[in-house]
Amino acid sequence: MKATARAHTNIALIKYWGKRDEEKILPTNNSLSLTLDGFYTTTTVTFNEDATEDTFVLDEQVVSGEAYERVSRYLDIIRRYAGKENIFADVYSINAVPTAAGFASSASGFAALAAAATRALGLDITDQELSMLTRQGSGSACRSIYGGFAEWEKGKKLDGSDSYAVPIVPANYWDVRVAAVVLSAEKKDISSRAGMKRTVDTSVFYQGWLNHIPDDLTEIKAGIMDRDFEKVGQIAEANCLKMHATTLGANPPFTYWHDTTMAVMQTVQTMRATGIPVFFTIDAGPNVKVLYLPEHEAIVEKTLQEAPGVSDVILSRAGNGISYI
Ligand code: 2P0
Repeated sequence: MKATARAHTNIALIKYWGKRDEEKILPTNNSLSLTLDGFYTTTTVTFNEDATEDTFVLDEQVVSGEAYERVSRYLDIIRRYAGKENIFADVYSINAVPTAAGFASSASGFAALAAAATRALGLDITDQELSMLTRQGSGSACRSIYGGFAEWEKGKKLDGSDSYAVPIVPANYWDVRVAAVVLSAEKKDISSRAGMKRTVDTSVFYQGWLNHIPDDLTEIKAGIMDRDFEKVGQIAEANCLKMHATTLGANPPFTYWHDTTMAVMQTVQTMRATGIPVFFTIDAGPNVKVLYLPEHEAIVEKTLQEAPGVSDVILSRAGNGISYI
């Protein structure tokens, strides 16, 4: 009753920003992402008939408190699904996601946990079922079941059984790369969970955000199929700006941007004005991710490293979906 799985994190090009059901983690809008090979979590789950509680070790540290509770509550969901409610597990995880890079380690973390736990319990499930289960740990994690580009379908049903990610094209379809620009290692003030809730509940711009998602998705998927970098980059950058605009219309208003965030956004736009096709996207934190093509890697890395306030630039290619070790 033991299994090890690896999952890579993903970066959303069309953002998940808002829930219609907070407990089941059902989103208000579809989102679309690129899985990244540079950032991943490897997790071993061992179910033990004699254990009286779950244990969680992350990067060789025993985890307690809220982070432990979240993992244990998530294992309850898997146990219920498997019909094996009285068996506890030892969870052992190694994160190859530099926290400072501002990637949600919850995406690779919950994807690896879901895959290892279901495999350890001997469940024979499809990727779709795995994605649906993963979603209940952390929304963005459901996209990490697949490599390359994936879309999370919000679904319509109240029970969430039609809310899961589907693959668009695999990692080897198109060599698009992402530079993670590290600006700040500080813990963010408002978690993405709290930020999206405040936005849904209060932002006067929220309906505008929702109205534009279907068009953004149609366009970006056509761009991906055509390997049209300008089109994909422009839509991703604009979608990111729309998401961040919703936070300014919330009550109380907030932003994830720092002055250095804006300096990097400007650096990207200046590079573009000189003929280098690069585009930015930003999640629920100050750090910036920059999309580029392999032939521009050297100049993109150098220019970003020299931008004001940048402490590190970490490069990544498109990555694969879940693997079992
Ligand atoms: C995304 N983010 O699509 C968006 C863009 C942040 C900005 O998914 O509450 O950690 O666990 O479902 O997945 C971050 O939120 O939130 C996120 P929960 P999650 O990647």
